[in-house]
Amino acid sequence: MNLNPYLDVAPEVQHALHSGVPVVALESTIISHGMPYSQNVQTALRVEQEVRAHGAVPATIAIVNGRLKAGLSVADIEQLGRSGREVVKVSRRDVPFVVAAEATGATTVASTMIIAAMAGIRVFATGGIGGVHRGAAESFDVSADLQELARTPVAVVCAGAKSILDLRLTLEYLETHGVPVVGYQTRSLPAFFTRDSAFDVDYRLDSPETIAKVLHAKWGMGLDGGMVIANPIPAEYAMPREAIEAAIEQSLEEARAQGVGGKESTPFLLARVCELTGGDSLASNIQLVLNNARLASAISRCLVQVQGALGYPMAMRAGLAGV
Ligand code: PSU
Ligand code: MN
Repeated sequence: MNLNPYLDVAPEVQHALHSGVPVVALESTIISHGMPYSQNVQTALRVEQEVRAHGAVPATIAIVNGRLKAGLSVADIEQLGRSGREVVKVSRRDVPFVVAAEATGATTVASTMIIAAMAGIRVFATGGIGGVHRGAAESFDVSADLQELARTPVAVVCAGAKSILDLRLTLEYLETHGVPVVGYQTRSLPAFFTRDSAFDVDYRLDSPETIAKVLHAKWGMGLDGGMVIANPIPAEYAMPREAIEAAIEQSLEEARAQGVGGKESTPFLLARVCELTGGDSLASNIQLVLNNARLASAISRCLVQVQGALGYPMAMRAGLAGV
């Protein structure tokens, strides 16, 4: 049974959802626009393995030939990775156009949340979320990821956000829209390549069980929206702040000089930071995504348990129709 006529849930994922096996959603813009080929394909497949090794079923999400997909084949992942920045980057606004054109698109955090929620998947692992860009007072560049977090009931496990963004304004925006930012075993907001930043998270929670209880309470009482679970990069893969900041400053300067804006802005910055810092940042990026996949799997396992113990609230089912 499909909840949405535009959606294909892979049989393994569907079976898991129906039999109480934990599932973790994964996004595809990180494959096409977030990392170079062929490390992007290798990483996507490794992340799926990591989810499996930690007791959950992976559901990588994208739009393939006009179908919303929760669960991709290896061939789909290979195609998205090979196409790279040629493939359409799909956020909420773009979804119906790509579907109507029967085209293929890579989903951002926002559109991955939408499709995950349609399928009934509550936990999603990625690298970093979009946010309020530096200079947003002038450019108005605020990622649609933040609005999605305000409305769609999916927990997003990430390593915080890259400091291509204005982290302070990103936190302010999330606060305004009622999106909690949880630090996993940390008080400080992780900044992707580094374990901490100058800013504090809203709540520090130290176990996947506690995180699952909070999610269950939020959705059980019918509160809309998602949650950011910020998981610091493992210390051995963290990067020196100065090296990363220098690369980010240069990338931002180049983007300004070349007049890069709109949906091109984030992919441009991601690619330049990756080029300027060479293999080091890519290795760190891969490790933090694997780390997030492990935590998301643990949260998903606990969520299934809490749902079993406390009952699966009707509000969670009802939430699926409203996405
Ligand atoms: N930040 C990263 N890596 C990524 C992205 C952001 O460190 O791959 C991707 C995600 O798919 C995110 C998207 O949802 O960029 C945000 O794009 P925009 O700022 O245009 O909303
Ligand atoms: Mn933007």
